[in-house]
Amino acid sequence: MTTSVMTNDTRAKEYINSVFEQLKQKNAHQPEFLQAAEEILFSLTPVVAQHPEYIEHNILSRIVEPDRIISFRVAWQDDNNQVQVNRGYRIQFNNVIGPYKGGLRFHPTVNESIMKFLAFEQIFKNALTGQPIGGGKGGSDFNPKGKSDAEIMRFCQAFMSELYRHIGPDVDVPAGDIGVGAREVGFMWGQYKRLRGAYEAGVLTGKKPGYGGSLARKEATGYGLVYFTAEMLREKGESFLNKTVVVSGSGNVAIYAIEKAQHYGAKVVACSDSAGYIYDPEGIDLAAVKEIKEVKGDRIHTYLNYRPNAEYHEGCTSIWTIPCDIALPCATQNEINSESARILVANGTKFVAEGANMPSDLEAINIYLENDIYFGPAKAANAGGVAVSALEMAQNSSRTAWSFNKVDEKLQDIMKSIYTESKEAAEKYGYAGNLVVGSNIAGFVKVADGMVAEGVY
Ligand code: NDP
Ligand code: 2IT
Repeated sequence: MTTSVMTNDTRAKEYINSVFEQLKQKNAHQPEFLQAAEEILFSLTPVVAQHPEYIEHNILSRIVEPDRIISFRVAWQDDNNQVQVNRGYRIQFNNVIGPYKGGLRFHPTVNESIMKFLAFEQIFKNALTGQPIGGGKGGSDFNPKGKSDAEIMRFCQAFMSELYRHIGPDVDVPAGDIGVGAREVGFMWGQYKRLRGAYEAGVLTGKKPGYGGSLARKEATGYGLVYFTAEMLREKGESFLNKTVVVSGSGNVAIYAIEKAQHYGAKVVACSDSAGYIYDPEGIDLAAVKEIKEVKGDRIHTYLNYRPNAEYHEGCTSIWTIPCDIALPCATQNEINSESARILVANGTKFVAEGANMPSDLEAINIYLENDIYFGPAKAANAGGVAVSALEMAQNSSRTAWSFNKVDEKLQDIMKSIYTESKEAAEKYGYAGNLVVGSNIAGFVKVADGMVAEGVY
C-alpha cells in the first residue's frame, strides 16, 4: 500500500467519524436512524478513500440530512363517532436519482426515528435497483389492528387529505409497507384522485391490478428475496432444493417468500406474527397461512386448526432457535440480536437474507460475517418490491399494463444484477464476500456521483 493511499484511508476514516459524531449529537434520541447510518457510513471508508471529491463536496454530511421532514395531524372519526388523532409523516430524503419513492407504514411504533431509518435505507436500495427513483418513507402511528373497513377508509382519506399536497408522480410516490397493502393504497388513491381532480395513476404504487396496479407487485418483495438468495446459494454451489428454511413474519413479504422458496423445492418449517410463531416440521401449508392472513386477517396461532400436529409458541425471538439452512427474517427491524445470531451459527445456518428492513442488529451482522454465514442485507435482498413499484410507475406513465411473466422476468433480472453489482463492488474495494460493504458502496456511488454532478444546494 502506498503512502498516499494510507493517507487517503486515514482521511476517509477521520471524515466518516466526524460526520457520525455530529449525527449522533443532532439525533441523540433516534436510535434506529443512528443504527442505519452507522451501518452505512462505516462501510464506505474504502470508497471515500479513493474518491476525495466526496470529502471535498461534503457528500456524507449532506446525504444524512433529509431534504425535508413532513409531519402532520391526522384527525378521523371512529365507528362510535369519536374523533381520533394520529400523527402522519413523510420523509423526503433524497431525490437525486428520481422522485422520492418508498412505502407508508401504519403501526403504533412509528416515530420519526423509524421513519428516518427507513427513508435513509431506501435511498441506497432504490439506487441499487437501477430504476430512476430517489429515497423516501412515510406512515403513521395509527394501529390498523381491530379497525373496521370503514375506519380504515376514513383514516386513509384523512391521511391523504394532508399528504396529497406534498406528493405527485414526478415528486414523491408512496406505496405500502407494514400495515399498508392494496386495500389501504386503494383508499388513499381514491382520495388523492378526488382532491387533485386528475387521474395521476403514477402517484402511488401497489394499487390493485386493473386499477393502475402492476401484476406481480404483491409478490415482488418475497419473490425478489428468494431470487436474490438463489444467487447467493448458486455462488456457493448450492440451491433451495431440500433446504430447511425459517421465515419470520406472515405478512406480504413473508407469504411470497415462502411461496417462491417452496416452488424452488425448499422445506419452510416456520413463520410468525407479532404474538408468536408456528413450527410445522413437515413443511408449512401455505394455503392455510394465506387463508388465515389474507382472507380472515386472523392470528397465526389459528394455523393449528388446519394442521393439529404443528406447534405454536408464544413470543417471536425463539423462532431463530429452530435449526435451518437458510433464515429469511421478514417481519420487522431488530428481530435478530446477537443472541439469536449466535444460535443460528451454532445450529449450522449457512445463509441469512433479509426480507424485512434492518431485521438484524449491528452485532448480529458482525456475528454472521465472522462465522461464515453468507449474508444478504435488506437493501439489496428486499429491493424487489420497490423495483416492481418503479415498473408500475413506468406502466402508468406509458398507459400500458404488462403481463405477470413480463414483470416477473424483469424482477429476476433486477435481483440478479443487484447481486452481481453488490458482489463486484465488495471485491473491487477489498471486501470480497461481504455484501453489506458491497451493496452499501454500489448504492452510495450512484447517489454520490449524482450529488457531485448536481452541485451544492
Ligand atoms: P405486513 O404488514 O404485511 O406484515 C408484517 C408482518 O410482520 C406481520 O406478520 C406482523 O405481525 C409482523 N410484525 C410486524 N411488526 C412486528 C413486530 N414489532 N414484532 C414482530 N412481528 C412483527 O408487512 P410487510 O410484509 O409488507 O413488511 C414486513 C417487513 O418487510 C417490514 O420490515 C417492511 O419494512 C419490509 N419490506 C416490505 C416491502 C413491501 O413491499 N411490503 C418491501 C421491502 C421491505 P402482526 O400481524 O402480528 O402485526
Ligand atoms: O421497504 C420498501 O422497499 C417498501 N416498503 C416498498 C416501497 C415501494 O415504494 O414499493
